[in-house]
Amino acid sequence: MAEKSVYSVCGMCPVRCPIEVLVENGTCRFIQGNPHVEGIRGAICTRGAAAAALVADDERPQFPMLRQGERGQGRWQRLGWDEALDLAAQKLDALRRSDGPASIVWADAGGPFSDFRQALVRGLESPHYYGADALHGANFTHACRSLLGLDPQRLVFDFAHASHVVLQSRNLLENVDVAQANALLDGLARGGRLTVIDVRATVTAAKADRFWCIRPGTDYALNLAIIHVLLAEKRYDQAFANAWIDDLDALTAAVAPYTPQFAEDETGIAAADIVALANDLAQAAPKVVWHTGVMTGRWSDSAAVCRSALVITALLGGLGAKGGLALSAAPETISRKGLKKLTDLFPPVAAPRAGRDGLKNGGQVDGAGLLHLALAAAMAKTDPYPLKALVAFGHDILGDLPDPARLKQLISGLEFMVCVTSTWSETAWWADLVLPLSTHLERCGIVAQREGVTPAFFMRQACTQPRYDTRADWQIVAGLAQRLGLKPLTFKSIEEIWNYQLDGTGVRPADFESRGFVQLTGRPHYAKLGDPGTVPGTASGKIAASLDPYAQRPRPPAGMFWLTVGGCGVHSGGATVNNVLLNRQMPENVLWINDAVASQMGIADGQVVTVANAAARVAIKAKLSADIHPDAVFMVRGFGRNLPVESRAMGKGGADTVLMSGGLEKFDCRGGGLAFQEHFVSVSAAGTDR
Ligand SMILES: Nc1nc2c(c(=O)[nH]1)N[C@H]1C(S)=C(S)[C@@H](COP(=O)(O)OP(=O)(O)OC[C@H]3O[C@@H](n4cnc5c(=O)[nH]c(N)nc54)[C@H](O)[C@@H]3O)O[C@H]1N2
Ligand SMILES: Nc1nc2c(c(=O)[nH]1)N[C@H]1C(S)=C(S)[C@@H](COP(=O)(O)OP(=O)(O)OC[C@H]3O[C@@H](n4cnc5c(=O)[nH]c(N)nc54)[C@H](O)[C@@H]3O)O[C@H]1N2
Ligand code: SF4
Ligand SMILES: [Mo]
Repeated sequence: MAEKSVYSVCGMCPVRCPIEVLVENGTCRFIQGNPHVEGIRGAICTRGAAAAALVADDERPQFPMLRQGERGQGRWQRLGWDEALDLAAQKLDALRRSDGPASIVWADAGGPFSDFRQALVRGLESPHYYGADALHGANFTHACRSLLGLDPQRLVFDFAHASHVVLQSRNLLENVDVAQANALLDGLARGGRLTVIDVRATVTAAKADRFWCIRPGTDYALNLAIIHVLLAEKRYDQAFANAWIDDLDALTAAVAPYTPQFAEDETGIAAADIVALANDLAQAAPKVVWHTGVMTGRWSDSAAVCRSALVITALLGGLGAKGGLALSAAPETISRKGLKKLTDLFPPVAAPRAGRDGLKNGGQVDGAGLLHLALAAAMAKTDPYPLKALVAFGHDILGDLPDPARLKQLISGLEFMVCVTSTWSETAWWADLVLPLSTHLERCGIVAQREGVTPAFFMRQACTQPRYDTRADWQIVAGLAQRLGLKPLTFKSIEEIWNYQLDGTGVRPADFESRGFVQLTGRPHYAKLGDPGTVPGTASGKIAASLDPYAQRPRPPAGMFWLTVGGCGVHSGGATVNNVLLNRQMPENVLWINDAVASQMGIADGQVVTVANAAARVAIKAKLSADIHPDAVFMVRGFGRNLPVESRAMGKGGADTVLMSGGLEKFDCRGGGLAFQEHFVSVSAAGTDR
C-alpha cells in the first residue's frame, strides 16, 4: 500500500496550524498536528481532524458555475476553467476601464497566504482590497498601533511562561489556537494562575482559578479600575513605567474617577475582588498575560478595552517580558531576511479607500482595511465610489457580516460578483460566478511567515489530488493575472512563486521537505521594547497610554437582552456546519439564556423560542443555564443555513447576523471594528414561525 506523510497547514479555520497528513493510496487517512513544531507536538483540534470529510464531501462546489436565473435562485450552468476565468477577467477588465479600478472590491480571507491575491488587486490599481482578519482584529490592531506604534504581529502572548493569565472575552480552550491552547495548559501545569472574565461560563472558565461573569459590555470599566488600583496603590513597575509610559500623571488623572466601587456598580464584580486581582497581578509581574480576545469586534468601546489591557501589561512591566506580552524577533534583530513580497511587484495604490467617515482616525484603514465601512459607504452613498464588482475570495460576507438582508440589497445592484470558495455559502449562492477552490488538503500554497519568538517560514503542500474540478488559489490568481495582462504575476508553477519569495533568504523550497517549516532562529529570541524593530513607533517614542473616559453602558430594556455571539469547539462558523463529522457532533446551535430569567418567562430548557428585533425573528431552541449573565443571551455563529445544496445544515439552528439589523453602521469609531453585539433582542416562548 503506497503510503506517505505530508507536512502542510490546516485550513479549517483562520488560525492555520501546522499539520502532518498520512496519505494512503492518494487518500488522507490521518491528520495530526505537525509533531516537529515545538508548540504543537502533534496536537490538532476537532475541526482540523475532520478535514478529510471536507475533501470527501460531494456537497461542495465541484466545478465552475455561472448563474442562470435570479440571484439566490440556485440555477447554475457548468463552465470549464478557461471559460470561467476568461469571463471573470473580461468582466473585471471592462468595469475597470468603464468605471475605474475603484469600482472593484476584493473581500479576501486575509492571513499569511494572502500576499499573491493582494498583489493582483494592486495590479488592478484598486484600493479596495479587504481582509477578513479585520472582522475580528481591527480593534486590537488599532490598539497596538495607537498605543505602541507596533503591529500586532510583533506581540506574543507568552502563556507557557506566565505566572498569571487573564482571559477576557477569550474562550481559548474551545475557540482553539492549538499552539496557544497547548501553551496555556503548559503554563497552568507549571503553576500559573488563570482568571477568566466572560459573560458565561465556558470550558475555559472551568479551568480557571477565578471566574467572573461580567455584565455584558462593561469590561472597560473593570480594566480602568484595575489601572486605578495599580497606580493608586503604587503596585506598578515604576522603573519600566517611568522609562516607557508617555505621561504617567495624565494617566493617573484619567483613571482617578474609576474606583473599584465604580467598577462594581457597572460590572457587577465586587470591589474587593477587583482589588484582589490587581494585587495578584502585581505579585505575578512581569509574567502577566492579559488577553482581550481574538474576536475584538464586539462593542463600540472594544478598542478602548484592548488599549486598557495593553496599559495594564505595561504598568506591570510585562511588555517585552518572557512570560508576559513578549515581543517577537523582527527579522532585523535576528539578522535574517524576510520573504520577498509579491505585492511589491506593483507600486502601492494611491487612491484612498472609501468609508473613513465616522472614524476618529485613519490608521486602521491600512492593511486588512475595514470592509464593512467600505460597503456601508457604497450603500449610504455618503462617500460614493462606483462599486460595480465584488470578488469574495475565501470570505463568506453574507454569513459573517451583520445584516445580510441589507447586504443582499447591495449585491442586487452589482454588475458582477465572483465567489471563490471550497464550501457552499450564501455568498456563493448569491454570486454570478462560483470558482471552486480546492480544499486545503488538495492544494499547495505560497510560502508564509509566522512571527513569534521563534519566527519561521512555512508552506502548504497538497496532500492529495483535487477530487473534483477545483483549483488552488495561486492557479486562480495566476490565471486571472495572465488574462488581465498583469505580467509580473503570470507565474507558471507554485515552485516559481516559492523561488521568487525565498530569493535572498538563504532558504530553498527543498528545505521544507523534512519538517514542513524552516525556523529562522535556533532558539527563542525575546526582543526587548526599544530593540531594533520593536521601538515604539509613536510620536513620543514611548507608550501613548492615554485612555478615553468610560461611557456608561445602558441595561437592556425589560424583556430584552444583549445578543452575545462567538464560536464553539467543533465548528468554524458557517464553513463547517455542513461537514459530515462536525455536523454529527453539533447539528444546530441553541440560545443560551439565564435559567432564572427564562423560568420567570415560562421558557423551558430545549423549548423552541423566538428571538427577535424590530426587523427580524429567529426560531431556536433555548438552553437554560445558571452560567450566563441575566442581561445576555448567547448564540454560536454560523448556523441557520438555508441552502438546498447543504442537506445536513439546512434549516438547523439560527443565524445571529440576521438579528443585527443596521449592524454595518455600528462600529467602534476609534478602532473601526464592527460592534457585533450592540444589539438588543427579545425572547419569547411562543415561536415556531421561522
Ligand atoms: N473551535 C473554534 N476555534 C476557533 C474558531 C472557531 O470558529 N471555532 N475561530 C478562530 C477565530 S477566526 C477566532 S477570531 C478566534 C476567536 O476566539 P475568541 O476571541 O475566544 O472568540 P469568541 O467565541 O468569539 O468569544 C470569546 C468569548 O467572549 C465572550 N463574551 C461576549 N461578550 C462579552 C463581553 O462583553 N465581555 C466579556 N468579558 N466576554 C464576552 C463570549 O461569551 C465568548 O465565550 O477563535 C479561533 N479558533
Ligand atoms: N455574527 C458573527 N459574525 C462573525 C463572528 C461572530 O462571532 N459572529 N466572527 C467573526 C470572525 S472572528 C471571523 S474570523 C469572520 C470569519 O469570516 P470568514 O473569513 O468569512 O470565514 P468563514 O465563515 O470560515 O468562511 C470562509 C469561506 O471561505 C471558504 N474558504 C476557502 N478557502 C478556505 C480556507 O482555506 N480556509 C477556510 N477556513 N475557508 C476557506 C470557506 O469555504 C468559506 O465559505 O467572521 C466574523 N463574523
Ligand atoms: S485551530 Fe483547528 S481548525 Fe483552526 S487551523 Fe488549527 S487545527 Fe485547523
Ligand atoms: Mo476570527
